[in-house]
This record gives sequence, structure tokens and C-alpha cells, in this order.
Amino acid sequence: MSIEDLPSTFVAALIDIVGASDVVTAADQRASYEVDWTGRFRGVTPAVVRPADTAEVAAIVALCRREGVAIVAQGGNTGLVAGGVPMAGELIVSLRRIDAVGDVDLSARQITVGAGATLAAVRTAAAAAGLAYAVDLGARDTATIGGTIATNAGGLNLIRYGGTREQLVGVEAVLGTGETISHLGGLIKDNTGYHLPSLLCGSEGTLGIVTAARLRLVTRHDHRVTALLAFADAHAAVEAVSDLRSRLDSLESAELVLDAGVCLVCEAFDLRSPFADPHPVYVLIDVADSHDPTDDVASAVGALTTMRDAAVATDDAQRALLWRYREDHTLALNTLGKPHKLDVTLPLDRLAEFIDTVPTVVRGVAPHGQTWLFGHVGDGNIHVNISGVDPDDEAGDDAVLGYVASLGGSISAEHGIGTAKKRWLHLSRSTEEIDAMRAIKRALDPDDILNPNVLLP
Ligand code: FAD
Ligand code: 2HG
Ligand code: ZN
Repeated sequence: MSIEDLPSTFVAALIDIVGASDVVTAADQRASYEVDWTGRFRGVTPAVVRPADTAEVAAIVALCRREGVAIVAQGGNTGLVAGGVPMAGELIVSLRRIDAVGDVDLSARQITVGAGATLAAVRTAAAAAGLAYAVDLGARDTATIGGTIATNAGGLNLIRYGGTREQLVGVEAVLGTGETISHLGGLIKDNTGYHLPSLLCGSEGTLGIVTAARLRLVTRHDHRVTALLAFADAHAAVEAVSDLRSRLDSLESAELVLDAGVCLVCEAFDLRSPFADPHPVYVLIDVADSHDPTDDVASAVGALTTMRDAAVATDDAQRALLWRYREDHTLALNTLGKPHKLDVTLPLDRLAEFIDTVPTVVRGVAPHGQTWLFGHVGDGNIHVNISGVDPDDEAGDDAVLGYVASLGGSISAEHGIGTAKKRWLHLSRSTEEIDAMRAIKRALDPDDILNPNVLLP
């Protein structure tokens, strides 16, 4: 849909709600909202509307419902499954202006924030009050709280604290009906019916537009040790992580990278290799405690009989360097073109077999495709990236997701389904489950105006 397809009264009504400067229609100003972070998914929107508060969001949704105009909600636009870009000409509602970060409630250990607040802003506010927000991920400076709720983002600390859903005490949201629900009181024991925050979390903007959230905060641990551990193969690495989890209560992250990915990062960003001699598989661990955990790490790591080498860092600069070998994978892969990203979970006892076999599965259907593997190994979550294939060629995606399902895994660990994966949803969800999801969608968004092209096939 283009701006010309919208009745002029509709545009005037949008301007009445948010003001002329926050209805963006010029092509050059819309451009960054219309394409995803990888450049693979690009749509066209008639306009980007930027409400300043919940009442304005409610007025926009009510207007769109009356006029039958479909909406895509957008936060930081760092999503990786084409869920937040207008793939079918939807109007974009950007939540970025609703970014207030409230005071930390120290006695409840909670904070109330606007949906457009970035993850980094919330983490900074929590840290300034001596606490921490448990969810963290590489796109922290841009990803918004609303986006992380909509996708139930996992991230780097899930093994210790759970994902976004586990941090969510309450939400405020505008449903597809145009009605606003708000439950931000912060009671942690509150068994009064359906837990709507949990339902909205992971619903990918299909049921409601989140405008604010009440979040749980956790203890801030100031003593940290990061270590990069080297292994001969994926089996040894996966076993080592399970061993470390049982020995180290303070284990916060366990991330897997392969030698090829580390070389790519080193090449892309001019970094030195972490070890004089390369090793096939690495596990990056981060351990955080209220006392110096160096001895605990030394003893747990020392007990790993299959480990070949280790680089241990305790000061912030060295720790940050070790983290770059892991976090810079996504940026480095973008230098190879527009990768196909498949974010999957495997049962832990099939994970190593998957890592060993999936490159062959890809080569079987996409001989020029190169497979890159890394991810949150402690959660069984591997990010499969395929480079060197056409953005529209989904043969590799199809083969990998089918293989994941055959091993009892999930086709989306943490990025969601978006528009990119909806044709494979049946691999992870039964017909009855999809029907139940559709029934919920009909109840909360009867005219199908919120992200109508996302999640449900
Ligand atoms: P967007 O991209 O704007 O939107 C994502 C989805 O949420 C869309 O469907 C959109 O319609 C919907 N949405 C956005 N805001 C709202 C709202 N207020 N109400 C309702 N629906 C809304 N993800 C992880 O889980 N773990 C990681 O470790 C991780 N690391 C990343 C690292 C990099 C470098 C990048 C680029 C991405 C990474 N991601 C990761 C993916 C991404 O950051 C997350 O999915 C994040 O939650 C998206 O937030 P966003 O504000 O950018 O949302
Ligand atoms: C990460 O863990 C993100 O770094 C992005 O989830 C994964 O780039 C990817 O495939
Ligand atoms: Zn991830």
C-alpha cells in the first residue's frame, strides 16, 4: 500500500493524533524503517507513525481498525525474522518515542519502563541503582523493551535467569480491538486469571502493541571472570558445558563458537587469534558473583578432562576482547552478504550430532551455501547462518528446519517466527496448537489488523 492508496482523511486523522512531524511519509525518511537489520527483508510502508504515549497508540489502532488498515509494530528494528518490517505494505507504528525509564523500586526490585526504552537504557538504570536487568543481547543499544517482549528475547544470560518472559511482572498494551489493558502494579503473587503478560510475550505484535512494562530486576554481581575454552569437537564442548553448569552456580553465559567463525571475526575486525594454535570448537563462559570467582572458575575448568586450552580474563578490557570473538559474529556475517538466519534449539543430547551434520545437510541442497554455527550452547540454542545463497532461495532453510524437527528440536529458539519462518510453523506446533493460537488472535484482534502477516501461516 502506498500513501496515495490511503484516504486523505485517514492521513489527516493520523496527523490529528500524533502531529504532522510524527507522520513520516517521505521515502528517504521511511527507508530505514522499511528494511531489516540484515538487508534481506525489505518492504514498503505508506507512512511511519510515531506516537508519544499509550493514548495515542490506542487512537491509532482504533482509527486503523475503523479504516481496515493493517499495522506493523516496530521497536528498534533489530529483529531477525522479518516481523517488524512492512512486508505487505502495512502502516508502521514505531514505539521508539515511548521510552521513559522510571525510577527503580528498590524494595520490590522492579522498574516500570516505556516500550521504546532500549535494553541498554534499562540495564544502565538498573545498574545505577545497584541491581541488574537480567536480559542482555548484542543489539542492546538499539533493541527496545517492547521488541524484546514481543519476541520473548532470550540472549546471553538465559541459563541463569531465564528469558524475557521470566522477567515480566506486568504489561500495558493496546489490543487489536483498540482497548488498552494495563497491569503494572508489580505484585509478584497475583493468581487472578490468565497471565496476559505471558501471553503477549512472544506474540510478535499479533495480539497487542505493548506500550509499557513492569520488569523484575536481579542482584548485580560486580566480580566477573570470562574464559574462552578450547575443545577438539562439539561433543567435548557440549559435555563440558553440562559439567560446568553442575559445578558453577554463578555461570551466567555459555556460548559456543567454531574456529571458522572466530577467523571470520578476526578478519572482519582485524583482531588477533585468541590462541597461537587454532582449535575446532570454543566455549566462552562468563561467571559473575558477589565475591571474586577466579578460584571457583579455575577449579571447575581444571576438572574438564577434554579441554585443550583456555584463555581467562578478569579485567574489563580483556573480558570485552574475549566477548568480541562471540558477539561480533552477527556483524562479521553481514560482511558476506545477506545471510539466511535459522535460530534453532536442539535437545542437549542431539546438539553435537546436529553441529557435526548440519553443514552436510545444507550442502546437499545448496552446494554453494556455507554454514556458520554459533550460539547459546547452554540453552541448546544454535544460530545457523547460511551465506552464499540467494536471499529468496529457501532450500537450505527448508532442509535445516526439517532436520531440526526430525531431531525433536524447535525451529525458533529466541528470534520468533516473523514472516520469514511462518511456512514452517507446523514443524514445531500441531494443528490443534495453531488453531488455538488463531482463536486467541481472533479474540484479541478480531479484524486482523495487528501484524497480520506475522507468525500464523
Ligand atoms: P523489532 O525488530 O522492532 O521488532 C521485532 C518484533 O516485535 C516484530 O514482530 C515487531 O512487530 C514486534 N514489536 C516490536 N515492538 C513491539 C511492541 N512495542 N509491541 C508489540 N510488538 C512489537 N535476539 C535474541 O533473542 N537473543 C539474542 O542474543 C539476540 N542478539 C542479537 C544480536 C544482534 C546483533 C541483532 C541485530 C539482533 C539480535 N537479536 C537477538 C534479535 C533482536 O535483537 C531481538 O529479537 C529483539 O528482541 C528485537 O527488539 P526490537 O526492539 O529491535 O524489535
Ligand atoms: C546472537 O546470539 C543473536 O548473537 C544473533 O541471536 C544470531 O546472527 C545471528 O544469527
Ligand atoms: Zn542469540
